[in-house]
Amino acid sequence: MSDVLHRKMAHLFALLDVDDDGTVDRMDYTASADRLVTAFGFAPGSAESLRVRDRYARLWDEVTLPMDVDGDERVDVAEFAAGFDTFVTAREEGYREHVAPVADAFYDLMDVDGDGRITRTEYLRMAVSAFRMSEDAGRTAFDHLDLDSNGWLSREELHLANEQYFRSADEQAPGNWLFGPLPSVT
Ligand SMILES: [Ca+2]
Ligand SMILES: [Ca+2]
Ligand SMILES: [Ca+2]
Repeated sequence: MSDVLHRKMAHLFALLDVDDDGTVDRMDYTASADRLVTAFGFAPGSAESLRVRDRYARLWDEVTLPMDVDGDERVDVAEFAAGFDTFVTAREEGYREHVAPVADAFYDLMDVDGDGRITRTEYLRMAVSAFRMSEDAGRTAFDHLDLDSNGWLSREELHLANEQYFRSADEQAPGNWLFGPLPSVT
C-alpha cells in the first residue's frame, strides 16, 4: 500500500476510534451513531434514529468485522489498513462492492431535506458529528469535494471522492480531503 493510502486509512481509523483506545469495535460505531442522531436532532426510538443505528450495525458487521483477522472483535489500525487494501484498494470492483453502498447510505442520511443535493450545512453536520472533524476542517474539505464549485455535492461528486479516498495513490486527488486534511507525516 502506498504511503498516501496508508495515511488516509490511519486518518479515517483515528476518526472512527471514538473512545481513542487504539482499536475500532462495535462500541465505537454505536458512539458514532449516537453522535450523529444527536446532531441531526432525531428523537430516540424514531424511524430516523433506528435507521442510523441499523446503518452503523451493518457497517460493523458487513464491512469492518471481516477485517478482524485475529478474531478479538476489535480492529486495529494494521487490520483496518490491510482490510481496505484487500477488499477495496487492490480490486477494481472493490469500491463498487464494498464502499459505494455505504457512501450512498451516508449520502441519503446527509441529505436531510431530500432535495438530492448535499449543501455545505448538510455536509458539515455529518462531518462534525459522525466523523469528529472540526468545522474548519469540514469547510475546507467541502471546498475540495465540490468539484464544480456550485455549492453542493452531487452523488457523483461524493462517489468520486470516496473512490479516490480509498483507492487513489495520487497525493493531489481532491477526494483525499473527504475526511478533512490528512495529518502531516511526523
Ligand atoms: Ca475504540
Ligand atoms: Ca439537501
Ligand atoms: Ca458540486
